[in-house]
Amino acid sequence: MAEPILPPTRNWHFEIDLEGIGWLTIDTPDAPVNTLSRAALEELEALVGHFEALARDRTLLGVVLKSDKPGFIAGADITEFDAMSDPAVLPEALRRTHRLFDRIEALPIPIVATIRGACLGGGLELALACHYRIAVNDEATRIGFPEVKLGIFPGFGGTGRSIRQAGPVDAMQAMLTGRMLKPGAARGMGLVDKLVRHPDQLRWEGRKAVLADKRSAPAGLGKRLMAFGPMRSYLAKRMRDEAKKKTNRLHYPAPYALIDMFETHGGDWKRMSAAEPDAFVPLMASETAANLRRVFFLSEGLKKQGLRGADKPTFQRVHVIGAGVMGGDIAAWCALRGMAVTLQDLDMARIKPALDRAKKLFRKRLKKPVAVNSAIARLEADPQGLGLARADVVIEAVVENLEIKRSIFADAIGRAKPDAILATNTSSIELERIAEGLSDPSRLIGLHFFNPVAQLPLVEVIRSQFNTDASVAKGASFALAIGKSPVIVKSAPGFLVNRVLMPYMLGAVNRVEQGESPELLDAAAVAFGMPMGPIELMDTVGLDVGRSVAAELGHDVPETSRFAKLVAEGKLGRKTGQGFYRWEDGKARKSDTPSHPDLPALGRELVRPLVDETERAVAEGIVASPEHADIGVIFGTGFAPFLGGPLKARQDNRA
Ligand code: 3H9
Repeated sequence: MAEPILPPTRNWHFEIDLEGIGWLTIDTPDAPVNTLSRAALEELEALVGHFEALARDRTLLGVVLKSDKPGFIAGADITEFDAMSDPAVLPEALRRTHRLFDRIEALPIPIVATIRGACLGGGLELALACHYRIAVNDEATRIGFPEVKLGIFPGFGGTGRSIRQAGPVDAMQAMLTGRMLKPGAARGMGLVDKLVRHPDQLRWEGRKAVLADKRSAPAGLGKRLMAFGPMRSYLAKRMRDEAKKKTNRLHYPAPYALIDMFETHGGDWKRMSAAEPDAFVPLMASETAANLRRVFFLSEGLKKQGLRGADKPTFQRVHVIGAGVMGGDIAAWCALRGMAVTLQDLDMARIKPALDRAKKLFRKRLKKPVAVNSAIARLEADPQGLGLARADVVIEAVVENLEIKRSIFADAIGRAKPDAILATNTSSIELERIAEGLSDPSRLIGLHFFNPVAQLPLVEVIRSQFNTDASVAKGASFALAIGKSPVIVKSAPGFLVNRVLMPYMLGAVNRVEQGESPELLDAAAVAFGMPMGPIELMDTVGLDVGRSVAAELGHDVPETSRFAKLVAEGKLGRKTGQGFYRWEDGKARKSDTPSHPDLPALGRELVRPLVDETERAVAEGIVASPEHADIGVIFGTGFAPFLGGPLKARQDNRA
């Protein structure tokens, strides 16, 4: 029998059992995940004071830190970050948490963190201040430092403590990528000490760890070597070179600031942690961090478009019609994400290449042979279309031909389950035109995926005038179920993403027609913050595809233009080895970029048509809100997340 020794606070509950083991439960009220809000940290301070006293008079043998929610702790409370960013308040707030975590670590009794679900950011930093960490080895448990994605780095002492436990190479890698680690990987690195199979075992193992006074060992000398002397400078240089390949210091300063801090202080974990607040404050107060927080909340908001609670549908079987690049890759993605998928095309010869590509994807993403084999088993070639009748979702991705699509859905609507989603991946035919011939046109929605499917997080859920809120919400639920971010878009030419991309790409193509250098234009767009320049993007998409989308959207491409000539000559870009650039091994061969006095300003000029078009799309009610437009364009085009989206950038006078 456990007795509550201290009255519960808003966020914590503490009791001591008859063996003298303290059970400290975090339960952030009214929230689906636990966070370390300022209040939660203050309450924890008071509790730690009690632990110190109880440890002194030996009433308390040790403490097991646990969560009764599905997740452990998702980090500091991001909703408080705007208010916390005040440089007059933040340094002391950080130092106070440092002192608190140091006191936890200095307790003479063992404090054991028992981890299930998300253990992220500040949650991991708290776990690292405990003496021993036990985690459930399941799919739900994820451990990591996602701070860089918010434009900051760990600020509660986690930079030093992770280096102490995992050594500098692994710890810095985890902090610089923000990757969520599986429990096995976290254990391998030394961030976790023990794994259990099931959440029910945490209590028993936590108790055992306290009774055995378990203490985690820091990383061994071999792992720590890279933190010393010239090795550290070498490692810092390597990490900086790596970072430069992915990000620009001006746009995303956090990784660089972390590397600088490591280079100066990384030989001594305590100094590294102590240096955090000074480097952290300017990052947290930056426009980049504020915009990345916005992107986080907008992306979270997209989850609300799906059906929730009791209405939340489950999806198990997907039937994809059309095994071309899009259909094949959609099928592969669904199988990767655990769905049983049947892939239909006219014959096996057409399906086989898609299955081969799928295997490559599974091997790359899943690695473990058992997981790869079960994904392969989940994806079935189905030339007869037998899977359609059993599917929860039917996705058509055949050639852009109205009659073919109509006949596919006329057949599907008679054979599919009455509650199955019927969706087309069309990017150019109005949804209403495909739907209008059907016995129930309200059943057809659009699910518009982007190429490459495995890399782009967005799915446009297309709504026709016949659809109900429930049918599009169900489509959004499906997108969420396969790990994609849905944006609901009204059926209109180009939907959202192609519509805003086209004037941007064509604007740049026009400048090339007038003699400007593709290399310069591309470099300018990247300097502005785009992931790829518009000419390289056109080559990547394919000039034939670009031209036909341009025509659908009413953009004129004169026959005499270089663009039209390249298409006529079959120089279609990356896929043919020649477009505006020559392509070798999947890379554009570029000449030296001509000099330009202000590349970002030129980039801004190039991006202007994209921003204008996004404004028009919002004005026409293509998406539900400007916020949905911002996040849709970021996820669909890679538009500079540090600017918070095209409309936010314009509002801030940055685009
Ligand atoms: C940090 O810790 C920095 C420190 O080092 C130093 C600080 C000074 N705060 O996504 P879900 C909300 S930085 C506030 O549906 P899931 C989320 O917005 C922090 N709110 O659940 C949503 O709200 P709503 C580092 C948060 O199961 C709700 O919780 N941590 C936070 O699909 C449910 O979320 C991160 O960056 C938070 N920390 O995924 C983790 N986390 O219902 C960010 C979540 O009103 N979080 N919410 O829309 C995640 O990645 C996912 O939410 C998580 C759960 C994987 C945890």
